[in-house]
Amino acid sequence: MKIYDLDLSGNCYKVRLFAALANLELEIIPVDFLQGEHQVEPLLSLNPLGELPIFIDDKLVLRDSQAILIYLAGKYAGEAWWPSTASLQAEVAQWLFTAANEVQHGLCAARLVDKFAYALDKSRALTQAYKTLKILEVHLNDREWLAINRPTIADIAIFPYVALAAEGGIDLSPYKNINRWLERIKKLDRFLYMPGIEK
Ligand SMILES: N[C@@H](CCC(=O)N[C@@H](CS)C(=O)NCC(=O)O)C(=O)O
Repeated sequence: MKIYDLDLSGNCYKVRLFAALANLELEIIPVDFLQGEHQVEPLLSLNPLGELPIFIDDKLVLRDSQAILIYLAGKYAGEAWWPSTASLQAEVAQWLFTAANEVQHGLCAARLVDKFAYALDKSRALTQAYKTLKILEVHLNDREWLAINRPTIADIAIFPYVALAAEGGIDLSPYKNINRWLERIKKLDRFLYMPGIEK
């Protein structure tokens, strides 16, 4: 199994983090993002969206970090991270979609503006980011994990861009429940750091 990877990408990190936690062997292929290697052949044929991560396992090619988490957990990590019962699976899945939508367009977008000078609407990103943080803070008031009372790929999908919030100019100190949840994730066996996520 391998991913075409960017070390500073939270979406790529999600996949590296889960592979580490689940003790899966993953070949990391660094991509020259600044030179646009992800937007030309041969990578463009693997992901016509011109984005990373791109994941390959034998003949399977996947292009979305949430989809990759589902595949890795479902195929290689058993019930623990991605349950098969419909109601439990849906509870986890709703957070995967939150990662792809609200987190991507809020917390992630704010960081893209501040850290990588992307021409995105920062104030719109911040509005979305604070809305998402409030929802998370309330949700974690009486829970240790985002879904079904145990760590799942829901936590792994949401974690990176929340943990990297400061790089988008967002102060997490008022969010007590979120901070406790971040620490809980960092204490999982085989947890993997990335630049910008501090001990
Ligand atoms: N939905 C995708 C989003 C992937 C994505 O946005 N990747 C960024 C890096 S974090 C990218 O490659 N952007 C292309 C670019 O900015 O040129 C996922 O979750 O994997």
